[in-house]
Amino acid sequence: MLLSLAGYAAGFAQNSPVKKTGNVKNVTIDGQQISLTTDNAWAQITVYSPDVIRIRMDKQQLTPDFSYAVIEQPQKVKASITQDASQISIVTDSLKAVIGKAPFSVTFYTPDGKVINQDETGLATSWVNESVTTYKKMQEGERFVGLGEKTGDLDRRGSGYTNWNTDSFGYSTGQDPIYSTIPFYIGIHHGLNYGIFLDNTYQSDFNFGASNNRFSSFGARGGEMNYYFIYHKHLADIITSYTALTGRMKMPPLWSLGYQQNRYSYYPETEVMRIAQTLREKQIPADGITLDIHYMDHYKVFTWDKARFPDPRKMTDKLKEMGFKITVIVDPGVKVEKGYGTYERGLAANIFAKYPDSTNYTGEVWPGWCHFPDFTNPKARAWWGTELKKYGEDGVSGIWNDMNEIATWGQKTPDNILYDYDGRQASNLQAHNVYALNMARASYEGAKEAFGKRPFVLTRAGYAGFQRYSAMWTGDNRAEDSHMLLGVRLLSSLGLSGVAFTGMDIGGFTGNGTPSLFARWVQIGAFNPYFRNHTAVNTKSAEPWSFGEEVTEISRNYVNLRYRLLPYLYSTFYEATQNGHPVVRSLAIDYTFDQNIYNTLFQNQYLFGHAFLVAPFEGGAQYGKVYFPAGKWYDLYNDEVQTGSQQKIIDVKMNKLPVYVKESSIIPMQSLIQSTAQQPTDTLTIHIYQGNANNSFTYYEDDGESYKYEQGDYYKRLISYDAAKHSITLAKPEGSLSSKFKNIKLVMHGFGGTFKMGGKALNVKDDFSSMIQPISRFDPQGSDNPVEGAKVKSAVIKNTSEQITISY
Ligand code: NBV
Repeated sequence: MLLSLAGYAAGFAQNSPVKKTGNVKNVTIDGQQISLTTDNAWAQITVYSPDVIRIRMDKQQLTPDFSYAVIEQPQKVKASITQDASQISIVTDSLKAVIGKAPFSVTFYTPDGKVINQDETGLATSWVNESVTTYKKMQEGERFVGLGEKTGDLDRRGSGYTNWNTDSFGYSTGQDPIYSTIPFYIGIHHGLNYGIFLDNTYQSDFNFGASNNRFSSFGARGGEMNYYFIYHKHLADIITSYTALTGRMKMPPLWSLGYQQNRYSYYPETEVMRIAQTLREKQIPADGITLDIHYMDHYKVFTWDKARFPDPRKMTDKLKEMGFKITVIVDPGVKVEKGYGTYERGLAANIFAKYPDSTNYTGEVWPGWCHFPDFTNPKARAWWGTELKKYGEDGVSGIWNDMNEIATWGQKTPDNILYDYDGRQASNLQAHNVYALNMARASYEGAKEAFGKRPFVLTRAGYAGFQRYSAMWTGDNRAEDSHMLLGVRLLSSLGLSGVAFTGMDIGGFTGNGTPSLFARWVQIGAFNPYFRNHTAVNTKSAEPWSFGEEVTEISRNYVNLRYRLLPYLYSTFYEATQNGHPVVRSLAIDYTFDQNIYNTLFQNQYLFGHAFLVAPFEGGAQYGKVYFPAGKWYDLYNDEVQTGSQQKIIDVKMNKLPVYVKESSIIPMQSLIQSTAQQPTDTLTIHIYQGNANNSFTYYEDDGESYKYEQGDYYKRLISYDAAKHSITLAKPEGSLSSKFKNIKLVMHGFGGTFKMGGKALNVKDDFSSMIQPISRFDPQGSDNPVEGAKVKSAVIKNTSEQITISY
């Protein structure tokens, strides 16, 4: 009986449709790289840096390396690689990796021998036809975060996901996949965390314990197993390493951080001007108006409907005078129409994606039947850049890339469309997920050239690395509470996955929201990196003034706060350019091992930059439960202090988004302006919140529009708060620019006693300050109540370029 079972098993193994890697046969060690063969596979293991190990495997010989995502080469590192009969071991300063030989398997350890991540014994890496999957042992209590724009919970344990860029109009809160692909996640267990980036552009699948209790896994329907394992003690450093591999954003144009007004669609020109005028009249600060598809002549990309927009340049000039920049939508589909310039030039340049018989692929979208530029072809990217010149001449400042999954009527791009893939040739199966990344790249590079200034580029779809070129918004959400909260989680997850510049349609795209939903959404939008109000073609008006006087006032109040916070926000973006850390910081970044933050009750909370803890609740919520992570937290509105590591039920009102400031925070602010085209007063207000933790903040300014900062034309200053030494220091500024602020007003929250500057007493006065006061005149019990605020100390000092030290 036993014998026949063994015989059966052997037969099963032989005929199995699952092809395992098998045992290691030959090993070559060459510096930081190991090449090996196994019974069924070829593998290459590279020490990329002390914290990053790359594993490549295929069931055929590995082909030359190529990636659209990874822009970093392996660093020269000190690594010891040794082997014996049973294993190969790699030791770097940060980790140890052991490659078992019989059978092939990979285990990663901390330097002191704790298992960080290991192949699941008996499964490891295997193939089913062209699909390849690596199975990892599910660690006890393991959690998973990240994976980019994915619906569902913050902790992805128990769920499975697919990456296949998909047009998802009005998606449900659990739908998968939606628009974009970032095959990068972070695993967390036993006080350890690691990142895995599967750089494979085919449809990929991730399983974090869905329908099984044994493993987590990642794999793709074709191509190599090609993953980067990243280990750091702190989760934030994993994001830094991931964005070193896949790149970081450049400084955005300052105006793109202002409020953007949008709908599908504002036209004709008089309507656009009415919107601009109304924003100014109602004193709702704004910087951008976005033109959706109706600005085009019959939806043909790179054209204007001349009846609706007779003189685009004149319009953009007028708008610029009013402090507005125009962003236009562009779709990839180029209408097949004789005599249409873009089409004719595209044909002549031969840049469209093709069928194997060399005819151009044709799919139907807004303009009708279209060809699609093959953005994986460098020639097509350059061609797109020349087409964009027209928009430069028309005074356009931003390019909004829509429908770039590719979306076509029928939503089934054929497998046999062929792409250039930068000279390598790929079918749609391999190229589909990187189409949008390359469109964003072409738009960014083209617009940079054509506009002569930093362009703003927005994309709907993408693949790992698109953050180098473009911001992302989360597509066609719904005007519903659950979508507003899902949106917050999508931005958090994108942030964990290396994307700092993100936004969602504020107010909701499909459907008509209630006034309270809209009010809440604008409040949250003020704490989103990209702040754009948008709604679909057939919905009711959804500008901030469309929901009655109270909502108008609430909206203005929070948009005002956003504008006053621009110095803080711009500096936070600067940080993103340096270390890849997001602006929407999931609590998993700084409180990784605090189990409470994964509780679904609290999973929508996030930090906006380092200072603000935002607790989003439904529009109509009367009360809610907030979790305060470790530390001390100040209520934004009245400075009431909450001690951390506890949950609390709070009252929630329509006019007030619950926001708390972390102890020891340093928050630079400016006076209110109506658009970034205006100058604030020459006083920079720096709020400092007393706390027991040390903290520092890199304050950053530049001209907000050019690339001169890359040559050192910036003003940068480290502000540090030393809690133990009772001092606040503004280091000497760096960079060749001088600050636009002549004075600094220090606003000290929670401090008592006296202050000294450079040894001499500082003239400090008792002040009453709040960053924002909730609108109360509509509150039935509150109309006569004094507005909230806080007792603070303040002092105005000269903004000299010497080191400034304040002690207390
Ligand atoms: O261009 C129209 C819309 C746009 O407003 C929206 O933001 C995109 O996500 N677009 C999709 C095309 C189809 C909408 C049904």
